[in-house]
Amino acid sequence: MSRQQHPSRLPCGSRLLDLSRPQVMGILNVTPDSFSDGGRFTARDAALRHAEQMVAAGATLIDIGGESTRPGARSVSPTEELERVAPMVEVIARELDVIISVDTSTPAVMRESARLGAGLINDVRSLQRDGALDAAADTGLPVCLMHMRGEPGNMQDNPQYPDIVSEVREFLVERMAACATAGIPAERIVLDPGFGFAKTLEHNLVLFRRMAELSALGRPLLVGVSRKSMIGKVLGHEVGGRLYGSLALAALALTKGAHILRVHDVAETMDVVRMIAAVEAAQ
Ligand code: 9MG
Repeated sequence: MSRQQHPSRLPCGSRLLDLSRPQVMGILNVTPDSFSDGGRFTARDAALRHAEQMVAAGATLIDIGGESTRPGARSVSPTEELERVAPMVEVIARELDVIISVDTSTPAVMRESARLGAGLINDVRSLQRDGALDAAADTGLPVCLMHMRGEPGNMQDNPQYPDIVSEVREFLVERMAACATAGIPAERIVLDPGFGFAKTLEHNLVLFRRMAELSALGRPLLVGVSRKSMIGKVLGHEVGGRLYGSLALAALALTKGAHILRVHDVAETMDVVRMIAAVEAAQ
């Protein structure tokens, strides 16, 4: 199903997300180091400024995460996560005209973020934590379901699949069914292949090449590859040198039907989006 064939608007709390054209989601991590003792106000202020810049550059969503999902990352307590995320949701909801996405698997964070004005739940664990399905259903918000096996701490321990695309498709179909049972209708779901999560480089490349097959599930696709190690492995660049690789994959993802790009470099990605739109609009 192409971008144009999807329902064009996704209600996200008090805002509507226009899915008839590509959307850019800016990444805002509020992980431990940024909120160390004594620096709380400054760190939050800096995060707000960063969000502000991403919105000015064209981001229509800001994804706020308080628990790192990098390979090997340690998990944090729900209280700690809530203390990091809630103040950011509150201040961004008050200050900026943007849809707030919360990158969380924690039911209490979902509920409180929704109360404070979040518009989307982005759960890399696809609502598999205890209580997450009910919490997400109760918020009434749309949910991004992402493919991952295991946990960030162990997901890269020799992942193997007979066919990565079938694996991802079947996983997402199963999670959509679980959502339906919990009262989250398909219309509220966004799907994500989960690049870099429990996948080898080969898995990521094949999945990317065949991404359009996931559009057949009939839901909008969110793609997150910005600065990821699949780019580092192909190009041999450290994280700071992965911008051009990220932009190449952003362009390719759009031609393969992605609806939402989750990125660090919003202004640069917007150039890609605008350039493709200009070509596609030409008669
Ligand atoms: C939180 N997070 C990190 N990478 C991600 C990705 O690829 N997709 C989604 N939905 N969330 C991600």
